[in-house]
Amino acid sequence: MLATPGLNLTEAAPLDAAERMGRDELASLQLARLRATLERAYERVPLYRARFDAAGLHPSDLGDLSDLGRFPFLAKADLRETYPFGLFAEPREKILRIHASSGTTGKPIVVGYTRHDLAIWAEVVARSLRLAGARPGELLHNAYGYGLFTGGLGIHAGAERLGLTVVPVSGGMTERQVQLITDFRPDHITVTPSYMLAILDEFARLGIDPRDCSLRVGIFGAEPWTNAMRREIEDAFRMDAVDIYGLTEVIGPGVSQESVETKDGLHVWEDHFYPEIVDPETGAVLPDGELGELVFTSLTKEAVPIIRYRTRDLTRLLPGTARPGMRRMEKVTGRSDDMIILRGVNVFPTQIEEALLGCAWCGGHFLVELTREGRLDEMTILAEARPDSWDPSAIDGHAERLTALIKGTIGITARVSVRPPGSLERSGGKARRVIDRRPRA
Ligand code: DLL
Repeated sequence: MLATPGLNLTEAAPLDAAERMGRDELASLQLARLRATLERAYERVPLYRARFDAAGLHPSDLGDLSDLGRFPFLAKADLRETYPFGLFAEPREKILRIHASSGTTGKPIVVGYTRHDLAIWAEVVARSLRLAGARPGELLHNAYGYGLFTGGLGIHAGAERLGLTVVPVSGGMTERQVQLITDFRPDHITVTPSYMLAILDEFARLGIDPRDCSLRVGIFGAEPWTNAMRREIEDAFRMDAVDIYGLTEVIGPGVSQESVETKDGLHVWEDHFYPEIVDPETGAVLPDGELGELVFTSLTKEAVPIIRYRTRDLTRLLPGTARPGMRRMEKVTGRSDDMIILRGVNVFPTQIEEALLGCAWCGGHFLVELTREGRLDEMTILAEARPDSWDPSAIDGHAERLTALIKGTIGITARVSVRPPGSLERSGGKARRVIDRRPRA
């Protein structure tokens, strides 16, 4: 349901041809593009040739789309091992832009874009922003980080392509974010949901009512977030909050986008990115509707073709709604690497976010700490209280009730440490949710 009746969604903003395609037409486009991608990768990238040869496969073995499941996966480690340019299918001179994702350990993952790749990226981001409710002539405050991270520049180019006025603020300097939002009166904001909460705090600190601000749609991504967080942000700002997904390895933001009208998961731009869901353990392809690991194959990328890239993100594929030809992916539950296994129970930070936001006193800033005491793993949730409900005498009661709620809903025993407002570190970009202090095995 729309939180902002002021959105003008009927105004002509013509869809790309692919957005109007039916499933059959899209599938034949995908097959032609997939064949070309496999051939190109085989001809130009030694790693793909070696892998296909080792599997006894040739690009010509692709008869239909389902044959893709016979081809080998590409893993994050493959991108690290070919650092920096080993997967490039074009000479360096044809590469107009480099981006990288830092990851937590080791070498970054490096990708490149030809002129054609940059044009496609801008096109899918423009589509995404339009599906989120943005229309030419409106103003966008872009608070994703500019630099090697794909968020800032990726959104920027797509917004210009759609015909928006872009304010390239980047992340951080929170007081200035609020000042620019107040003075420039943007219609839309693009930012991580966790940093949006930090901006919200700053509104409160400055004594400005966020419900009076001009923002009508927030386009949030780059990290997992829940429907509980959506409600939190929508209520606080009286705006609509929608999800945008993407990753450096595939292109950046704009791989899939949620519609502001349906808010029911993210339409994958399947004419450029072919999704599969696989069993994270066995790698077997799962049917639509089943939860598993998302795998992507690029269909049009020149510089760094990606074939069956294992994202580690967990979700399921569903039929299209707002764009009936394109399948949706459900909101990402989390990454398999972020999954906490506590005494045999699997927990995602998003489940904790959901529980926390169910408590009136907690505003959504939290951190999970894992420690080992004796032979047992312990989880402590550091949860920040909202400024308007901070009451040191209520802490014990809050913690006790939350521990019971988490036991009842998630099935784990967690300690809760209620922290004063503003005490947990803010990131300016992606939030770090888990600190693992357990000794390494
Ligand atoms: O985060 C690209 C991006 C920028 C997406 C701005 C959306 C907005 P990376 O830094 O390579 O790229 O991180 C990609 O972030 O594999 C997911 O685990 C996570 N992620 C991205 N979007 C979402 C989302 C950018 N909407 C990794 N929901 C991905 C959940 C997301 N997780």
